[in-house]
Amino acid sequence: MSINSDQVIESFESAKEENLLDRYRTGQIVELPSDHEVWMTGDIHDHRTNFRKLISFAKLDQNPQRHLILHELIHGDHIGPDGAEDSWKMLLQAAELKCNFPDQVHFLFANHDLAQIHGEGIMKAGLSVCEAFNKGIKKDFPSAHMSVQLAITEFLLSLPLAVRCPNGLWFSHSLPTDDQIPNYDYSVFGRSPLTSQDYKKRVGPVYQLIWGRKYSETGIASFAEKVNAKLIVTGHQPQEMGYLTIGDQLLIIDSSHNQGVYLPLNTSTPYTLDQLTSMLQKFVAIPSDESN
Ligand SMILES: [Mn+2]
Repeated sequence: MSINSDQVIESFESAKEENLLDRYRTGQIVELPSDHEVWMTGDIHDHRTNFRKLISFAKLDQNPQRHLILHELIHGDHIGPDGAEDSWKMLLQAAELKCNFPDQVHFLFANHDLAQIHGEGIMKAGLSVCEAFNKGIKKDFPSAHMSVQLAITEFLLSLPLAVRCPNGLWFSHSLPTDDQIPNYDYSVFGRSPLTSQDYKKRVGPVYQLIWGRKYSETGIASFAEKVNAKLIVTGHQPQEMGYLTIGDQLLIIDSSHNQGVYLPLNTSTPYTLDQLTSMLQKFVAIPSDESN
Protein backbone atom coordinates (compact mmCIF):
# COMPACT_ATOMS: atom_id res chain seq x y z
CA MET A 1 0.00 0.00 0.00
CA SER A 2 1.42 3.35 -0.93
CA ILE A 3 1.40 6.21 1.54
CA ASN A 4 0.01 9.59 0.55
CA SER A 5 3.06 11.82 0.38
CA ASP A 6 1.05 15.04 0.07
CA GLN A 7 -0.65 14.35 3.37
CA VAL A 8 2.64 13.52 5.09
CA ILE A 9 4.31 16.67 3.74
CA GLU A 10 1.35 18.77 4.82
CA SER A 11 1.49 17.37 8.35
CA PHE A 12 5.20 18.17 8.71
CA GLU A 13 4.66 21.65 7.28
CA SER A 14 1.76 22.39 9.61
CA ALA A 15 3.70 21.10 12.61
CA LYS A 16 6.62 23.31 11.60
CA GLU A 17 4.28 26.33 11.62
CA GLU A 18 2.93 25.29 15.03
CA ASN A 19 6.49 25.01 16.40
CA LEU A 20 7.34 28.49 15.16
CA LEU A 21 4.05 29.98 16.38
CA ASP A 22 4.07 28.17 19.76
CA ARG A 23 2.31 30.65 22.04
CA TYR A 24 4.80 29.98 24.84
CA ARG A 25 7.91 30.30 22.67
CA THR A 26 10.36 33.20 22.80
CA GLY A 27 13.33 32.74 20.49
CA GLN A 28 14.56 29.20 21.12
CA ILE A 29 12.96 28.75 24.53
CA VAL A 30 9.45 27.58 25.37
CA GLU A 31 8.44 29.26 28.64
CA LEU A 32 5.69 27.18 30.24
CA PRO A 33 2.98 28.91 32.31
CA SER A 34 2.60 28.71 36.10
CA ASP A 35 0.79 25.83 37.75
CA HIS A 36 0.56 23.68 34.69
CA GLU A 37 1.68 20.08 34.51
CA VAL A 38 4.56 18.93 32.34
CA TRP A 39 5.77 15.46 31.44
CA MET A 40 9.45 15.50 30.55
CA THR A 41 10.81 12.52 28.64
CA GLY A 42 14.23 11.29 27.59
CA ASP A 43 15.31 10.12 24.13
CA ILE A 44 12.74 7.74 22.64
CA HIS A 45 14.57 6.52 19.51
CA ASP A 46 11.53 4.90 17.93
CA HIS A 47 10.67 2.83 21.01
CA ARG A 48 7.12 2.28 19.82
CA THR A 49 5.67 0.73 22.98
CA ASN A 50 6.91 3.54 25.23
CA PHE A 51 5.72 6.20 22.79
CA ARG A 52 2.28 4.60 22.44
CA LYS A 53 1.94 4.29 26.23
CA LEU A 54 3.06 7.87 26.78
CA ILE A 55 0.61 9.38 24.32
CA SER A 56 -2.32 7.27 25.43
CA PHE A 57 -1.63 7.68 29.18
CA ALA A 58 -1.12 11.46 28.91
CA LYS A 59 -4.71 11.90 27.67
CA LEU A 60 -3.95 15.40 26.45
CA ASP A 61 -7.52 15.95 25.31
CA GLN A 62 -8.83 15.48 28.85
CA ASN A 63 -5.96 17.39 30.49
CA PRO A 64 -5.61 20.79 28.84
CA GLN A 65 -3.12 21.93 31.54
CA ARG A 66 -0.76 19.06 30.72
CA HIS A 67 2.31 19.54 28.51
CA LEU A 68 4.43 16.85 26.88
CA ILE A 69 8.11 17.37 26.01
CA LEU A 70 9.44 15.13 23.22
CA HIS A 71 12.93 14.75 21.79
CA GLU A 72 15.16 12.43 19.77
CA LEU A 73 12.36 10.30 18.41
CA ILE A 74 14.16 9.10 15.26
CA HIS A 75 16.84 6.46 14.57
CA GLY A 76 15.70 3.31 16.33
CA ASP A 77 16.16 -0.42 16.06
CA HIS A 78 13.53 -1.20 13.44
CA ILE A 79 15.95 -1.74 10.58
CA GLY A 80 14.84 -4.12 7.83
CA PRO A 81 17.07 -6.64 6.05
CA ASP A 82 17.32 -4.09 3.22
CA GLY A 83 18.89 -1.57 5.61
CA ALA A 84 15.83 0.70 5.58
CA GLU A 85 14.61 2.19 8.85
CA ASP A 86 11.19 3.80 9.20
CA SER A 87 11.30 6.00 12.30
CA TRP A 88 9.88 8.80 10.10
CA LYS A 89 6.53 7.30 11.11
CA MET A 90 7.02 8.14 14.78
CA LEU A 91 8.20 11.62 13.82
CA LEU A 92 5.02 12.01 11.78
CA GLN A 93 2.86 10.86 14.69
CA ALA A 94 4.58 13.43 16.90
CA ALA A 95 4.11 16.14 14.27
CA GLU A 96 0.41 15.31 14.05
CA LEU A 97 0.20 15.43 17.84
CA LYS A 98 1.70 18.93 17.77
CA CYS A 99 -0.95 19.98 15.24
CA ASN A 100 -3.74 18.54 17.39
CA PHE A 101 -2.40 19.93 20.69
CA PRO A 102 -0.25 22.94 19.71
CA ASP A 103 -0.24 24.44 23.22
CA GLN A 104 0.57 21.15 24.96
CA VAL A 105 3.18 19.36 22.82
CA HIS A 106 6.69 20.84 22.69
CA PHE A 107 9.89 19.49 21.18
CA LEU A 108 13.58 19.84 21.96
CA PHE A 109 16.10 19.86 19.12
CA ALA A 110 18.50 16.91 19.43
CA ASN A 111 21.78 15.79 17.88
CA HIS A 112 20.22 12.98 15.83
CA ASP A 113 17.95 15.61 14.26
CA LEU A 114 20.98 17.67 13.30
CA ALA A 115 22.82 14.63 11.98
CA GLN A 116 19.79 13.76 9.85
CA ILE A 117 19.59 17.32 8.51
CA HIS A 118 23.28 17.26 7.59
CA GLY A 119 22.91 13.68 6.36
CA GLU A 120 26.10 12.82 8.13
CA GLY A 121 27.14 9.77 9.99
CA ILE A 122 26.09 8.57 13.33
CA MET A 123 27.03 4.91 13.13
CA LYS A 124 25.17 2.15 14.93
CA ALA A 125 26.35 -1.44 14.53
CA GLY A 126 28.41 -0.44 11.48
CA LEU A 127 25.47 1.25 9.72
CA SER A 128 24.85 4.94 9.17
CA VAL A 129 21.53 5.67 10.90
CA CYS A 130 20.98 8.69 8.64
CA GLU A 131 21.36 6.61 5.49
CA ALA A 132 19.01 3.98 6.92
CA PHE A 133 16.46 6.72 7.66
CA ASN A 134 16.69 8.11 4.11
CA LYS A 135 16.47 4.62 2.70
CA GLY A 136 13.22 4.12 4.63
CA ILE A 137 11.75 7.29 3.15
CA LYS A 138 12.86 6.29 -0.34
CA LYS A 139 11.22 2.92 0.10
CA ASP A 140 7.90 4.33 1.37
CA PHE A 141 7.79 7.32 -1.03
CA PRO A 142 9.50 6.12 -4.21
CA SER A 143 8.49 9.12 -6.29
CA ALA A 144 8.32 11.82 -3.61
CA HIS A 145 11.20 10.99 -1.28
CA MET A 146 13.03 14.27 -1.92
CA SER A 147 10.03 16.42 -0.98
CA VAL A 148 9.27 14.29 2.07
CA GLN A 149 12.89 14.56 3.18
CA LEU A 150 12.78 18.32 2.70
CA ALA A 151 9.58 18.66 4.74
CA ILE A 152 11.18 16.62 7.54
CA THR A 153 14.34 18.76 7.45
CA GLU A 154 12.31 21.95 7.73
CA PHE A 155 10.23 20.50 10.54
CA LEU A 156 13.38 19.52 12.45
CA LEU A 157 14.87 22.99 11.94
CA SER A 158 11.78 24.50 13.57
CA LEU A 159 12.28 22.69 16.89
CA PRO A 160 13.13 24.91 19.87
CA LEU A 161 16.27 24.32 21.93
CA ALA A 162 14.92 24.42 25.46
CA VAL A 163 11.89 24.56 27.75
CA ARG A 164 11.87 26.54 31.00
CA CYS A 165 9.32 26.48 33.85
CA PRO A 166 8.50 29.19 36.42
CA ASN A 167 9.97 26.97 39.19
CA GLY A 168 13.40 27.10 37.56
CA LEU A 169 13.27 23.76 35.77
CA TRP A 170 15.21 23.77 32.49
CA PHE A 171 14.88 21.07 29.84
CA SER A 172 17.22 20.64 26.88
CA HIS A 173 18.49 17.60 24.99
CA SER A 174 21.96 17.92 26.52
CA LEU A 175 24.38 20.60 27.77
CA PRO A 176 27.65 22.00 26.43
CA THR A 177 30.73 20.19 27.74
CA ASP A 178 32.77 21.71 30.55
CA ASP A 179 35.46 23.21 28.34
CA GLN A 180 32.82 24.93 26.17
CA ILE A 181 30.99 26.55 29.10
CA PRO A 182 33.31 29.55 29.72
CA ASN A 183 32.91 30.81 26.14
CA TYR A 184 29.44 29.51 25.46
CA ASP A 185 27.28 31.78 23.29
CA TYR A 186 24.11 32.08 25.37
CA SER A 187 22.66 34.62 22.92
CA VAL A 188 21.64 31.60 20.79
CA PHE A 189 18.56 31.13 23.00
CA GLY A 190 17.22 34.55 22.07
CA ARG A 191 18.06 34.29 18.37
CA SER A 192 15.43 33.64 15.73
CA PRO A 193 15.92 32.44 13.12
CA LEU A 194 19.14 30.59 13.87
CA THR A 195 22.03 30.77 11.41
CA SER A 196 24.17 28.07 9.84
CA GLN A 197 26.97 29.26 12.16
CA ASP A 198 24.78 28.30 15.14
CA TYR A 199 24.56 24.71 13.90
CA LYS A 200 28.20 24.44 12.88
CA LYS A 201 30.05 21.31 13.94
CA ARG A 202 31.91 21.63 17.26
CA VAL A 203 31.91 25.46 17.38
CA GLY A 204 28.23 26.35 16.95
CA PRO A 205 26.23 26.90 20.17
CA VAL A 206 23.39 24.62 18.96
CA TYR A 207 25.85 21.84 18.15
CA GLN A 208 27.55 22.27 21.52
CA LEU A 209 24.25 22.22 23.42
CA ILE A 210 22.94 19.02 21.86
CA TRP A 211 26.17 17.03 21.52
CA GLY A 212 27.84 17.67 24.90
CA ARG A 213 28.57 14.63 27.07
CA LYS A 214 31.14 15.53 29.70
CA TYR A 215 29.96 17.94 32.35
CA SER A 216 31.03 18.54 35.94
CA GLU A 217 29.02 20.02 38.80
CA THR A 218 30.85 23.31 38.30
CA GLY A 219 30.02 23.43 34.59
CA ILE A 220 26.38 22.55 35.26
CA ALA A 221 26.13 25.24 37.96
CA SER A 222 27.63 27.84 35.67
CA PHE A 223 25.27 26.99 32.80
CA ALA A 224 22.26 26.91 35.16
CA GLU A 225 23.10 30.35 36.52
CA LYS A 226 23.45 31.83 33.03
CA VAL A 227 20.07 30.53 31.85
CA ASN A 228 18.36 31.31 35.13
CA ALA A 229 17.65 27.68 35.98
CA LYS A 230 17.61 25.90 39.32
CA LEU A 231 17.50 22.32 38.08
CA ILE A 232 18.21 20.82 34.66
CA VAL A 233 16.74 17.70 33.07
CA THR A 234 18.28 16.32 29.87
CA GLY A 235 18.39 13.10 27.84
CA HIS A 236 21.09 12.23 25.31
CA GLN A 237 23.18 9.86 27.40
CA PRO A 238 21.82 6.29 27.49
CA GLN A 239 20.96 5.17 31.03
CA GLU A 240 20.52 1.48 31.70
CA MET A 241 18.58 2.15 34.90
CA GLY A 242 16.56 4.89 33.22
CA TYR A 243 18.26 7.87 34.89
CA LEU A 244 21.38 9.38 36.41
CA THR A 245 22.00 12.42 38.59
CA ILE A 246 25.13 14.55 38.52
CA GLY A 247 25.63 16.71 41.62
CA ASP A 248 22.45 18.35 42.90
CA GLN A 249 21.32 20.15 39.74
CA LEU A 250 21.30 17.71 36.80
CA LEU A 251 19.04 14.74 36.10
CA ILE A 252 19.57 12.71 32.92
CA ILE A 253 16.64 10.53 31.85
CA ASP A 254 16.21 7.87 29.15
CA SER A 255 12.88 6.77 27.61
CA SER A 256 14.22 4.45 24.93
CA HIS A 257 14.03 1.00 26.54
CA ASN A 258 11.97 -1.15 28.89
CA GLN A 259 13.45 0.37 32.04
CA GLY A 260 12.94 3.83 30.54
CA VAL A 261 11.35 6.63 32.56
CA TYR A 262 9.49 9.91 32.19
CA LEU A 263 9.05 12.72 34.68
CA PRO A 264 5.66 14.29 35.46
CA LEU A 265 5.82 17.53 37.43
CA ASN A 266 4.22 20.85 38.21
CA THR A 267 5.68 23.95 36.57
CA SER A 268 5.51 26.04 39.78
CA THR A 269 6.35 23.70 42.68
CA PRO A 270 9.91 24.28 43.93
CA TYR A 271 11.65 20.90 43.74
CA THR A 272 15.00 19.51 44.82
CA LEU A 273 16.85 17.03 42.59
CA ASP A 274 16.05 14.23 45.08
CA GLN A 275 12.36 15.04 44.81
CA LEU A 276 12.53 14.91 41.01
CA THR A 277 14.25 11.53 41.18
CA SER A 278 11.56 10.16 43.47
CA MET A 279 8.87 11.31 41.02
CA LEU A 280 10.25 9.42 38.02
CA GLN A 281 7.76 7.01 36.42
CA LYS A 282 8.73 3.84 34.60
CA PHE A 283 7.07 3.02 31.30
CA VAL A 284 6.72 -0.62 32.42
CA ALA A 285 4.46 0.63 35.23
CA ILE A 286 1.93 2.04 32.77
CA PRO A 287 -0.83 -0.56 32.56
CA SER A 288 -0.85 -2.31 29.21
CA ASP A 289 -4.54 -1.59 28.62
CA GLU A 290 -3.48 2.05 28.42
CA SER A 291 -1.40 1.24 25.36
CA ASN A 292 -4.24 0.14 23.11
MN1 LIG B 1 21.31 12.56 21.69
